[in-house]
Amino acid sequence: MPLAKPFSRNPTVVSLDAPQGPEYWEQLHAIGQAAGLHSLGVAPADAMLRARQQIQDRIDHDLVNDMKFTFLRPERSTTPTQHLDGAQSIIVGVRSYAIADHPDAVTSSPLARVARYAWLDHYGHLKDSLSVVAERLRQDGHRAVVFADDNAMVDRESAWLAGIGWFGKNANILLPGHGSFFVIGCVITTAVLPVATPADDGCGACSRCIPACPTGAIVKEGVIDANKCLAWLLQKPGIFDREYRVALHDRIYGCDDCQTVCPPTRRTTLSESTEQLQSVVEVLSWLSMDDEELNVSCQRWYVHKRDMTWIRRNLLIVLGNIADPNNPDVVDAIRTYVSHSRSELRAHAVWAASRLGLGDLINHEDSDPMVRDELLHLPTLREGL
Ligand code: B12
Ligand code: SF4
Ligand code: SF4
Repeated sequence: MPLAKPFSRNPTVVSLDAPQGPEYWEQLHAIGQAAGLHSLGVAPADAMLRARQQIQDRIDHDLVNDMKFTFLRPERSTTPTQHLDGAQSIIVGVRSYAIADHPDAVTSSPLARVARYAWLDHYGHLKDSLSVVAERLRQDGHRAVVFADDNAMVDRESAWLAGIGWFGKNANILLPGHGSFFVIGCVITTAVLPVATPADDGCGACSRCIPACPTGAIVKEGVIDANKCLAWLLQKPGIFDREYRVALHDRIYGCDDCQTVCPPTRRTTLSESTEQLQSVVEVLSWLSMDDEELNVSCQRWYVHKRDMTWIRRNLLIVLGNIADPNNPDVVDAIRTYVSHSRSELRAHAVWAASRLGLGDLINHEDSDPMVRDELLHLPTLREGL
């Protein structure tokens, strides 16, 4: 119900009869849920100083490994009022991605795994749902801007402040009774809404995610070292750190291990989706695509400057980790890439060839420094071959 007098801390930014307060929040909450949001809460639009300090600490302790995202301009990504003058509240909304996989089609190509959050366009759906809430706010005389996985806002901190869930030791936010399979976005608005209380810790004595990480990237409770986290190493341009290539195993985008071992997340009931899911990719067919086709095939993914070299690099590592060297198509793919024009790809093809016992395909005369470095550090034959 509209209040006679808005209790905004900055009355000049809201029209006088714009609704505010707990009853209005109930309406917005219902609108958000009807639009597909799994959970919603309100955080104050104040500067998020703890997150800013944490970002700085990660930078100071060399845990960032060239990531830009929210680390590029920490002050901006922790100051909601920089995005909306007179901002009063952050409505945080989350969309669950706890959906069941469809059975894999039978194929002779090795398959690379995609992390669950990227099986379909959850961020697109999240943005659509948040936009419905923002539209209602605007119709009612408020101003509102939507952010969904945007480098301009730290999403987990705002979700925690909005009472959505607790910070797990794996650094994810966990929703009571649901775990961490969800993506987070928000609407920053001039509406004054009842702010939530952050949730209590729900991990208790559990610490399963820490030893479950294949590279030991959870270096402290809630702290990820991006020098080791496979989710970042897959996205980072350049040579893939040799130390973590075997641990990468068959992952091509993202990593779910610290979540799939997490008891509250494991207990979540998976829902069915009618949409086409991209839970795996065919390594050989992707390696044979031209740039344009490959770009379309992974259009939802973050790829540095949309340079398909980094996708092919990752596919070559997967090939070395899981492919059958007796498959003639695997041999052909390696043969193609050991003589590729991009030296980064030759370097990773050399690694894969050596791991598969296909050393005959390697050109030991390659003079490129990146390839020479690989030749000096060839891996041993993969176990079991
Ligand atoms: C950079 C980034 C990454 C980086 C670095 C991750 C990281 N932990 O920093 C990489 C590429 C590795 C990554 C990986 C993933 N990401 Co990411 N990522 C981001 C991004 C763009 C920024 C994160 C950020 O600002 N980090 C800054 C640091 C300082 O924040 P933090 O690590 O969360 O630290 C907090 C805690 O330490 C907490 N804290 C303080 N004291 C204490 C004490 C204790 C005991 C605890 C437990 C916590 C705690 O406070 C800190 C500040 O808030 C956000 C989107 C966004 N715009 O916010 C998505 C985001 C965090 N990622 C997300 C997802 C889904 C993932 C992956 C699961 C994807 C995948 N399957 O591969 C993995 C999970 C890896 C992991 N265990 O964290 C979701 C998280 C959803 C959720 N339920 O929490 C987000 C919010 C995207 C979104 N909008 O939905 N990600
Ligand atoms: S996403 Fe994978 S590599 Fe990164 S912290 Fe979690 S388990 Fe470790
Ligand atoms: S595995 Fe255990 S410690 Fe890790 S986030 Fe889940 S509940 Fe918390």
